[in-house]
Amino acid sequence: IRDQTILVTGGAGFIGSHLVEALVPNNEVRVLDNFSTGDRSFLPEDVTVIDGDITDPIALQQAARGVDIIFHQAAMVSVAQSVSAPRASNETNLEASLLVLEQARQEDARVVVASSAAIYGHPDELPVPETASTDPTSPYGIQKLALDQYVRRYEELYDLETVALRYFNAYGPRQQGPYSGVISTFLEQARAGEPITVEGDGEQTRDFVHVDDVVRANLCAATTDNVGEAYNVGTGERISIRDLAETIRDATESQSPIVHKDPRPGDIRHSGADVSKAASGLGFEARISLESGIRSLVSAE
Ligand code: UD2
Repeated sequence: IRDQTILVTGGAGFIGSHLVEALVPNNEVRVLDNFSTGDRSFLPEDVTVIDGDITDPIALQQAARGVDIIFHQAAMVSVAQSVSAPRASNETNLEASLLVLEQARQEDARVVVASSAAIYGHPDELPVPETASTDPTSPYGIQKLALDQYVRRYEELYDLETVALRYFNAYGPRQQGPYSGVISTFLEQARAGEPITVEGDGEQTRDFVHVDDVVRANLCAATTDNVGEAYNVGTGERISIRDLAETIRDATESQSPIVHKDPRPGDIRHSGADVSKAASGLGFEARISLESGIRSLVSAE
């Protein structure tokens, strides 16, 4: 996309900042971020930064004035935090998201939101199609499910161009901090020569999608005619956590032992995307294999 005025909420975060980087050369880009987990150093020069919270209607209104597209990436991303503080996470993940949708309505802007595989809970089909039953196991998943439904209904109720993207396990550069995913944790452990900590038997599986592919899915969502829909964003491939640990140990040529800890309470056993709807409806297919994604992470440092 080009020559658009674009707001990226959470634009200084892991996924948001990669999206901003892709948009900046050809568009006018604004970022609304409270820098709770985002980082200024992730942002390129040519962006307008609004240091504010999406729960603040004034900041949001200012950031969204005159935009053509909103990519709504801001969230409290920690599932564990949503369990310990369900109301605080609800305020950010759901109530503030409604403010974003209302701003989009005000501006008649297209809105692309970050939904999540968390909405499926323990999937009863694999790979999981978008039509699978939803039964989230955490407040985070409940909030994302409500958001996902709002987003689709906003198209119908208010004739707004909306798309929900259900991210599977995103990974890549800048995923850091206490709530980051297993790949960054394993990489850190392997590099430090510390034990790589597999939770449970390691036979659980995930669909890891590189952040550059997640960005491409967002760009496809910005132009698709098939709005008012939700799409899985994954690769369609699954790997077990045990195999992941070995892959990362090999890629880093680390001597770290692989150790097993207690399983995470309520852990999802298997998760993997049916990617056919994203292919037909968005024209999106992930291109980066897990092997090459890990290789580029390893060679980056
Ligand atoms: C992912 C999303 C989460 C939510 C959820 C929906 C990330 C970072 N989180 O959670 O936001 O959408 O999917 O189901 O993408 N593990 C270890 N050792 C470690 C860390 C993790 O074995 O040191 C295991 C963990 O028990 C789990 C798997 O690795 O089985 C993936 O964990 P995660 O926290 O990266 O992501 P997940 O799938 O729990």
